[in-house]
Amino acid sequence: MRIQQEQIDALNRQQDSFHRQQLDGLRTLYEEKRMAQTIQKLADFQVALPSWALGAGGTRFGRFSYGGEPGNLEQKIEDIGLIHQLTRTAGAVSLHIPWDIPEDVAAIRQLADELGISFDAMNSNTFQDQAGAGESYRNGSLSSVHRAAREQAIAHNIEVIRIGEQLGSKSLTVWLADGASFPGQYNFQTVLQHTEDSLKHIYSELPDDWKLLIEYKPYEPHFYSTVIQDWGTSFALANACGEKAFTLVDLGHHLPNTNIEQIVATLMKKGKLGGFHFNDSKYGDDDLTVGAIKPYNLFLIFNELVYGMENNPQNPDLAWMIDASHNIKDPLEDLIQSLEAILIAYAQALLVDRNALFTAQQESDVVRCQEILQHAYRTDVRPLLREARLRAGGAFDPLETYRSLEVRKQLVKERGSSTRATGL
Ligand code: PSV
Ligand code: MN
Ligand code: MN
Repeated sequence: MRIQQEQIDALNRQQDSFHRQQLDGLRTLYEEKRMAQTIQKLADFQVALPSWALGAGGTRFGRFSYGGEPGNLEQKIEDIGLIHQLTRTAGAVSLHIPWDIPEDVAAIRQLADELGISFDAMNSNTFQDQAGAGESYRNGSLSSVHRAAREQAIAHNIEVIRIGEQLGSKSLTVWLADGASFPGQYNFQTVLQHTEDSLKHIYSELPDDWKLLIEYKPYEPHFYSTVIQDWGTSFALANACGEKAFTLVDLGHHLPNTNIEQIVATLMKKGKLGGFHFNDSKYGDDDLTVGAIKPYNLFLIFNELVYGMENNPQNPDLAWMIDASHNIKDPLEDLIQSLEAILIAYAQALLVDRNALFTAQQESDVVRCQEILQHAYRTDVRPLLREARLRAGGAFDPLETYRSLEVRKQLVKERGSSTRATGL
């Protein structure tokens, strides 16, 4: 299905005077110049949607189909196109191979082009055995003590790079499930060395203008140790590979109460933060809607991201992606909510008065420091988001527009009620 621009515009017009009033209200708090810069930055900000988040997710206990789910890659890209049309923020897709191997690369590129969607980081998959594969990843992939398993995993990653090249992608994200569930199961140093050697091999096949993004995660699917368990391990591996290798931070991949914003600051100072996976969590890698549980934390993380983007030219542009999916919401509504939460935190961070914060820090005025951050955090920045969207032709309220236009009903009509998207 395609939404007509006129449908969006007609709904937007109904909100016109309310929107103007709200925006004027913000002008009493912030200078015009800062408002304009913030709106422009919001308009430029694009977050990739993962090809595996468009169908209903599941847990290991069950999965409840949502109806109208995309049955192939074309339909997934069409869904991202719908979200992008409404939000103007989802102008990229991140593919997981082999879940979403494009059969006709030219046709997929053309469709994505038409919808204004580019191909962000490619994701390899060495955490599941594929039908007909010679080797099993039961005992690990890039870290395995079995040479043949390592070679198969390396070859797979190189194949993912080749597919990505055809699509115009510029980075490969590697997340390894490799780990041990029992003490003594493997030798820590041996598996780390294998991982480093395997990553170096993959890195040597990376085109010059590509990046290798190395994700870390403390536990799950293994519960005693994970080979790339934390940012330090990822950072060390990225350094061992070379200047095109970076650490990727996934918000759900930390033990409770980890100071993620400090990790962000350290990596950006070292020029080694390459990508970001957004989600939210209460307990572990819960993959809940961004901002659903800890929005202040998200703001503090964005505060460091903004500082880094403004002060660390040694750090490259980041690959942003939503890595959330679960089993009870309409996946498209869930993604719209996540995008909104990301932009809210970003806008609030952009509004932090950095000069005042610097002065307060120099004066060790702890109370003032907190006030400055919380003044920005407590600002309702949604008028700025709306203004950025409206200027780009998006919806005043993407979620309400999605509902008013009965997009899901239409998708169920077109695709049926028992479709099943590939993914987890
Ligand atoms: C692993 O938990 C992860 O966050 C990685 O990014 C994977 O690629 C993704 O989820 C999907 O399994
Ligand atoms: Mn992730
Ligand atoms: Mn994860």
